[in-house]
This record gives sequence, C-alpha cells and structure tokens, in this order.
Amino acid sequence: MKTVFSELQLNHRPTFELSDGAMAPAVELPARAEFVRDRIVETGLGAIQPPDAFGRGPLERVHSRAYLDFMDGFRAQCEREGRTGEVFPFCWPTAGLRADVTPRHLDGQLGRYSFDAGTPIGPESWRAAKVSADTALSAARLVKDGERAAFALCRPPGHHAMSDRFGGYCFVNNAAVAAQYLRDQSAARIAILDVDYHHGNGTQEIFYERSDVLFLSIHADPADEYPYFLGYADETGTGEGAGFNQNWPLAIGTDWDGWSAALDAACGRVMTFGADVAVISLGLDPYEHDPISRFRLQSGDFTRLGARLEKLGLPTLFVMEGGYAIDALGVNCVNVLSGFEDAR
Ligand code: SP5
Ligand code: ZN
Repeated sequence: MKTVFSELQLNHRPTFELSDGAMAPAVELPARAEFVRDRIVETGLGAIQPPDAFGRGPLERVHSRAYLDFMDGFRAQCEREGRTGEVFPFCWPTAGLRADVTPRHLDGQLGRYSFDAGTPIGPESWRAAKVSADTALSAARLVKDGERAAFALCRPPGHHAMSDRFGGYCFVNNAAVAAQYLRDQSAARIAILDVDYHHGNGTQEIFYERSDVLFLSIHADPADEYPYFLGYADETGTGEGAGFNQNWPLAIGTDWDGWSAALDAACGRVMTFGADVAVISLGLDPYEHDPISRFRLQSGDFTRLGARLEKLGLPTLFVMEGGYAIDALGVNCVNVLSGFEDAR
C-alpha cells in the first residue's frame, strides 16, 4: 500500500494546550507522524510519496469561503495585531449572543471560526493543515486511479473540523475533503467509517443532510467524552440525509469484544448502503495506553481491524486522525494497514 506524506506537515508545532484547567504540554505533536512514517519504512509497507498541490478548490467544496478566508489571513492578522506564538479562542457566539456578526478583532474572529479552546494555532499551522489536506487528496487520487487502498498520513488531523469552525486539533476536514473529491471525480456513493476514539463531529455536520455520503462513527459516549455536544445515537441524519448517519457511542473502558461488535454492525451498514469507496477516518486513540483516551484496544486488535475492513471488498482510503500514545503509534497504525494487506 502506498502512503502519501510531506514533511511540511510537521511545521505545525503546538507547545501547550488547555487541559484539565491548566496549560499542559500539547499532545498532537509532529513526532506522531514521524513515528508512523518510520514504522512504514521499517516494515516495508510500500512507497511513501509527497502530495500534489490541489489548491483551494477542493477545500471550498466542504468549508465555507469565509472560514477559508479567515484561515488564509490568520498569519497576517496576528502580525498586524502584534500576536506572536500560539493563540487560543476563548469567547464564542453561543445561545443568547449574536451569531450574525463577524467581529474585526482577532479574538472575536477566533470565536466565530472555532468551537473549542483546546486547539492551539500558530503562524505555521494553517500551511501545514493545507498540506495535510493535499495528502488526503493525493491518496484519494491514487484510489480513484485504481489502487485497491492508499494511506494518507494526515497530520494535523481533520475529523473535528466543521464547515466553518476549527477544533479538536483539526483545521481542515481531510476525510471530508477527500470523500467529496472522490464523489466529484468518480464515485456515486461514499461510506466514511470513523474509528477515532472521539466522535467525528465535523464530518457528521458536513454530510448530515446528504444521502450520497454515509457517515458512521464508533467512539466514546459523548456524555462522558469530548466533543460532548455531538455523537449521540439518536443523530441519524436530516432531510435528504435522514437515515444516512449512524453513531455507536460506547462506554468508557470498552475493549475489543464490545468495540468489534460495533465495527461489525458498521461494516454491515457499509455493505447494505452499496458504497463504491470506503474512507476510513483512522484514529489510533482507542488504544489501551492512549494518554487522553479510555478504550482498551490492544496493538494486535488493530491488525484485526485492518483485516475486517479488507473484507468489505472496497477501494479503501485510510486517512489518519488522532492517536497520542506516540511510542506505539507507528506499530498500531501500520498494524491496521498491514492487517488489511495481509487479508487480501
Ligand atoms: C483528532 C483528535 O483525536 N482530537 C482529539 C481532541 C481532544 N481534545 C480534548 C482533549 C482533552 C484532554 N484532556 C485529557 C485529560 C487527561 N487527564
Ligand atoms: Zn481522537
């Protein structure tokens, strides 16, 4: 299986994040991608190639122009307002405040275009996020052109990014951008299966009213876990999209037995839907030793996950999302990919 990756993605280098009421060391670090890349080389999974530049067009299919304009201008605005280093939003237009205004001040704009205070953003972040999206698009193109599967080593991740808000360490929704690209290029029906520990709220929001993109997510119950305000079982889509969204919120502490039951159910839905392509939002944070997560998948379980996904028999795009047990990340990620390859 081919991998797409660029070292430009490493230039987003957060130092702190807001966690448990304090500034703590950031966990979404460049080393995450380096460990995965090194493990791909070590195991001989396949070639690693740099992404092509797709420009703004494919991003505009998923994100609002106003959001992209804000992010494109973020660095210059920071310089104008004398803001150096990382910035964090802290004030949002929630119920009772006006959602129909876009303030001029950076902090007001940050609140308008984000949904949490947990996502450090620095001067290099947006450039790295755009290259991460190019990585997803380039891997999608490999699948479109006939590869059975491809791996987009995306970082920063994407599945929390909404049509016009960043959050959850995510700026561009890489999986959504890639799915929409495949939809525009060739495929009539796309199934996105999100196995990250956290609900893929951004991907759900982007496709919630659509019947051509099925969104399925297995994650920690949002009553107990981030992102708290989306990812419940009663969210099944609306309008045209009614019946084309399904969530499996699982209890803290879920192990492979419970988790794989949801996986089997989700795979069943992919098949009855009649997907032409599967896009896997591949979070490795269901791992038992993940520092911010509380599921109990073991390294060997990720191999089983890959083998199960191969049984779908579909062209498959893997898009990396979260996973913060840095030492084990390469092994767990490549276990999924080689589990898929070895099942062929
Ligand atoms: C892509 C992805 O996996 N994003 C995850 C974003 C999670 N943000 C909330 C992190 C809160 C961390 N607090 C952990 C406390 C452990 N004591
Ligand atoms: Zn996650």
